Amino acid sequence: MSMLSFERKYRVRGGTLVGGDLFDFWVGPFYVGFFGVTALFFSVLGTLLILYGAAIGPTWNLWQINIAPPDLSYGLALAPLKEGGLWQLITICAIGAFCSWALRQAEIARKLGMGYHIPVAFSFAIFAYVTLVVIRPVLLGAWGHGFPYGIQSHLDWVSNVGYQYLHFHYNPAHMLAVSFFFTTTLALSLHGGLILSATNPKKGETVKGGEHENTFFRDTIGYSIGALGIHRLGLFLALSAGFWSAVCIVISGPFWTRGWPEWWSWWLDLPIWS
Ligand code: UQ1
Repeated sequence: MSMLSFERKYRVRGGTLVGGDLFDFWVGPFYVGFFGVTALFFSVLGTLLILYGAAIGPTWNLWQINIAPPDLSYGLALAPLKEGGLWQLITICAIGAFCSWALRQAEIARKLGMGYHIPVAFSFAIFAYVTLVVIRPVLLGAWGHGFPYGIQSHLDWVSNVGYQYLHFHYNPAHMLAVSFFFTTTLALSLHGGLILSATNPKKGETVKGGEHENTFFRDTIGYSIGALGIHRLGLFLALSAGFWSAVCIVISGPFWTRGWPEWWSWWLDLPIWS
């Protein structure tokens, strides 16, 4: 079936999660849906609030614009707009927009009769962000523990919070997260290299397929994970990277307040050494 006739068959009403037929239409190539409307609403409002925050701030230097969360003294209360209230509203808009986007992905997948792998995967990224700006601040008792919205300022926040625990690389969940990030790049570079080497040959040479791909890895390491398997592995690695990132920051403060190197004293204290 050509793409165009497939789209003619698919682009019909029905299968929405919310809103029935009301928003069940396309604008040009884009599916709208109820969550398309809410995604647009939250992203436009959030962007305008960021622009307002920049306008009342001291600089238009893109690297230095900063919208900070409220002072720790506000605890978990609402703060005045210019005292971190903007950050709170922008956070609500961001979460509204991200969740709308995930639900729009779910609605499109549902209309197409596909699995929900993409919205599930995206929800891990949302989870990591929400951990930083909601879950951890709530556990610590103040919105001021969220990270500031700015290019330089969020990097300073990461550096400062890292040094607060002396050496973040001793955080076991951080070790897992970093290992998963690196393994993700290894897997994607192997996969990208393999697919291009087989299916994008020089002019005049023949395109190869799955047999060549499998044989390359069987010849190299005695094992091929397979065409479906590599994508399962890739999804697992990438989601694990995001998941352990969220874990590594949420345990820092709420569940461990000293330096991370000290956490390893359980290892030195094992009775087997004496
Ligand atoms: C692999 O075995 C495989 O199956 C043929 C792929 O699919 C196209 C791949 O992309 C990669 C990278 C591998 C090798 C990976 C492992 C874990 C053996």
